[in-house]
Amino acid sequence: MTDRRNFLRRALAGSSTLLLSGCYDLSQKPWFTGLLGQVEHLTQAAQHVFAGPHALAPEYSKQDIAPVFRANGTLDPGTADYAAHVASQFRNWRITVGGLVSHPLSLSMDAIRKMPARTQITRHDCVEGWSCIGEWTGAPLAPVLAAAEPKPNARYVIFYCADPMTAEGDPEHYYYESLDLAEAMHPQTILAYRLNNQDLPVAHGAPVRLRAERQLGYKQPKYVQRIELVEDFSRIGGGKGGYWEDLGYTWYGGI
Ligand SMILES: Nc1nc2c(c(=O)[nH]1)N[C@H]1C(S)=C(S)[C@@H](COP(=O)(O)O)O[C@H]1N2
Ligand SMILES: [Mo]
Repeated sequence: MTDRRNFLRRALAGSSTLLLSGCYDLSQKPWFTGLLGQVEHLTQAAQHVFAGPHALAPEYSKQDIAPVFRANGTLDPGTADYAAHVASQFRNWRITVGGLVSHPLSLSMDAIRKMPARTQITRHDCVEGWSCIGEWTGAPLAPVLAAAEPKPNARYVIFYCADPMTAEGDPEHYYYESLDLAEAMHPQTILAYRLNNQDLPVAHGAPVRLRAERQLGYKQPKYVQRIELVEDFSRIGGGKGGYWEDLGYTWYGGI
């Protein structure tokens, strides 16, 4: 228990100078001590995050990067709203953080780019049977969530995307995903705005997509606009925690 607790402290401290500068003393926050308490009741996902030799997803070297990173799922959201964002170089794109938080946030891309960044070369695994190694740069999600101050009952983080999936009979059905708080706070979980040292292309989720490196491809939402902390996701979408989950994929998408 003590080792895990220290690991989490180190992981969080390493992920942000905001944390290092002591602006957020996580150990004083009820939601954080709650999270530590939950470590005793680990889900399968949290096991990967906190325990054992595979606490971090493997990271690779520059030579391993695929010459072309394959794109999958939505390649362009195709809405008038999104086209306007492309035309203005995403100047007005924001990510809001709300739900069970004490300090709701609305972050511009500028603000996200100014946060401490992390770069990681990782392997993306899609359940359709392909993998690709790429270099992702982005803002770690942990300090963003810390700044929003999750309430003690917050357990999951929902990511809402800008691409409609045009499900039959449901014109308002957009891609969405969710992670538990532990996976969301993992040091390799970032709001990524660069791929292979270039601004994120539209096909890969411009201007910003989530990378949660212990997770399968469908758990990496592109075109993220809204983040919501919730106690459970039974009343969101089809109730299973994600677009693909609602269609039968398992919610736990750990590798
Ligand atoms: N918004 C959104 N996010 C998404 C998808 C999508 O269709 N829409 N597809 C998912 C799937 S199944 C995979 S494999 C990856 C593909 O990411 P890539 O296009 O950058 O390779 O994005 C995931 N995130
Ligand atoms: Mo996928």
